[in-house]
Amino acid sequence: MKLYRTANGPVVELNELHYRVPETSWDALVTHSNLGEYLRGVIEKGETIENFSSGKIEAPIGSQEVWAAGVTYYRSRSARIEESKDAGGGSFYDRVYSAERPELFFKATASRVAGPGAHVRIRSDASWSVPEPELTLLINPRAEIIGYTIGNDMSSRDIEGENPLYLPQAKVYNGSCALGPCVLVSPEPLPAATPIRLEIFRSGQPEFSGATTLAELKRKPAVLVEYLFRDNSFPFGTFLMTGTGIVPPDSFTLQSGDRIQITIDPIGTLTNEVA
Ligand code: DO4
Ligand code: MG
Repeated sequence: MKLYRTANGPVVELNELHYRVPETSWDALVTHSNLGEYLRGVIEKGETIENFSSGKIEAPIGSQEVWAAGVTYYRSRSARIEESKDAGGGSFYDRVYSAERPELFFKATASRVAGPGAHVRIRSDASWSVPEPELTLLINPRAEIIGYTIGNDMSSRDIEGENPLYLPQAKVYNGSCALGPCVLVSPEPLPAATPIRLEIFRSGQPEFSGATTLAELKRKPAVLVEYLFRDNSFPFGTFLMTGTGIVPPDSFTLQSGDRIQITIDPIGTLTNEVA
């Protein structure tokens, strides 16, 4: 089941049929005692809607925070060591990749999140910016993973490379995050073979493409959730981005007008343009 947040309220999709969800509060859905069962009940009533328009899809977020895990793929570890080597930060990234405790950081509030088709942003004081395509967990207040969406952890590599203590500035700014297009509602983990693909187009032409799979993700989502919820509560639930395994070559930086497409097959494709 796919759950969309639209300008006309939540919509659930199964087998390409769309059903209006009577509960219109996104926060009430995320905190529901059994979201899957509730949505199956909506579908069983059989009241489909015609003319579901992808143009009306919004970011699947209400009062939830967005958190992120870092250096969860070997490719990210290598990229971070390289970008911070002049600042002497490299050994931190190597150590966190192997440590028991993961790197977790605050990423965004809803006002900083772009939905499908909306603009993401690069910082005006950054010179090296990249998208980070990440499987993103939706977790309810009881620390249960209730679904999966696609996230883009927009990042300023020159700023995080200059000093690891600049990470919040490299990661948190207006338009620094995109989520969508829907939440795949499922209590089951996604298969390890699930591919994540990133494509970047400049003036309509392919500029970069890359792919990885969840088999490359070093840490189990459930373990990341367990650390995030230690001494930390989320009354409206939270999103947790699970890290990037795709890093464009060091010569690449995003430009205004670039189109970023991230595909995780069971969820869909998240498309955003750089403002
Ligand atoms: O440590 C810096 C952040 C790394 C990150 O965002 C990632 O690996 O996805
Ligand atoms: Mg990231």
